[in-house]
Amino acid sequence: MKVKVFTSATMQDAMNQVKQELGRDAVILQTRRFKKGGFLGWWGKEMVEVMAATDSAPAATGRKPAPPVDYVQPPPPVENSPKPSALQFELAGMRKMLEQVLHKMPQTGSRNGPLLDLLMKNDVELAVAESLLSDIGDSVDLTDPLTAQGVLRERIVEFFKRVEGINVPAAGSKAVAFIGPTGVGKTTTIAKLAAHFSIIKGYKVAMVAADTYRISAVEQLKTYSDIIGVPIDIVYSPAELKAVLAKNQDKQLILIDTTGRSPRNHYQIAELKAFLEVAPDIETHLVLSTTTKYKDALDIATKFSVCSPQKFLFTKVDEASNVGTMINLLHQFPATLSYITNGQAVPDDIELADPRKLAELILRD
Ligand SMILES: Nc1nc2c(ncn2[C@@H]2O[C@H](COP(=O)(O)OP(=O)(O)OP(=O)(O)O)[C@@H](O)[C@H]2O)c(=O)[nH]1
Ligand SMILES: [Mg+2]
Repeated sequence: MKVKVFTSATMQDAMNQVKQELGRDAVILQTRRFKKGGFLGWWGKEMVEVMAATDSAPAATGRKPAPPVDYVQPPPPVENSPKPSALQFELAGMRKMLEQVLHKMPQTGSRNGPLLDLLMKNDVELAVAESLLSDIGDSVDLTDPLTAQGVLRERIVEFFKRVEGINVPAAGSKAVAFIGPTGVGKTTTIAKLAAHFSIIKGYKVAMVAADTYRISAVEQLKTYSDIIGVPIDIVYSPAELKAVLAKNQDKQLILIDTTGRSPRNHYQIAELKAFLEVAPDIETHLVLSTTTKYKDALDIATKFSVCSPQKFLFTKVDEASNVGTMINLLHQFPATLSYITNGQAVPDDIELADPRKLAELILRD
């Protein structure tokens, strides 16, 4: 095993030195840039340092290099042969890791590479993108990009077909609760829906604030209740919620606001679950901000899944650079998509999710 450090003014030159001295099978361990000369690193000349290693170094004279060592499978120890060094094992690990990363990387060179690139640019997870693109070459000529994109668009529209808003029953009363992390827009969304269903659709609507933590949050919903002309009740326990639901049986729609809860706080989520269990038929919408990174949104949806939300409602589409989080989550969970909100204005900035519009956003270049 030979490890050597090469210094040069350019990366290209340093790499040439590595190739010449250690051969093509050399492994780069580390590279860094630094300033040579000057004062306290100022006005110095920028240099590049490359640390490389190889198991057998060919001479610079151009002798045939020794066959490369398979670091992934260290050779079985031969009698009297030296034990593989720690560095060798480290290199083996690094090579294996690299192989795994390369294996997971999208095959952008493949025929549907440009479509995959477009999906991934919009933060669609690789597994989701692959399932959307599976066998797409069988139904369309991939060398015709416009037609290929059209077919993909239809597949996305089909995927988003699982859209279902609030269906108010012709007879009886329906209770819908909105749960989710803090500040995602639950209360604002309830105000929008209350206005839509009461003023535009003419239903008898009531609101309930099951918001036990903050006075200001209750005040916020009370203000909307006054403006929209929809009655409001405030409850502090599951028993009170049960009583309020019974009292409002003459209302066709009861919208229940809940306190924003941290997905990390199991106690708070269990408390929320107890509220939702007071009646078997409370429809639950998990409210998520489209601006949340997929990894965090996945964590939120997983933690809130103990409350069994049937629907996902996405807010702040107007602020999001893409809607990848939405498609990734819906691919992961059996929930349907209900509404999307796209601004702060009550009651205007809300609509039933539109699969075609969402497909356009997913394929935004
Ligand atoms: N840009 C944008 N802002 C929104 C949207 N929906 C809500 N907001 C804003 O998000 C902020 C928080 O909204 P709230 O409705 O109070 O959020 P919440 O989920 O009820 O918050 P907590 O009760 O504290 O958990 C407010 O400033 C809203 O105006 C939206 O679709 N787009
Ligand atoms: Mg709120």
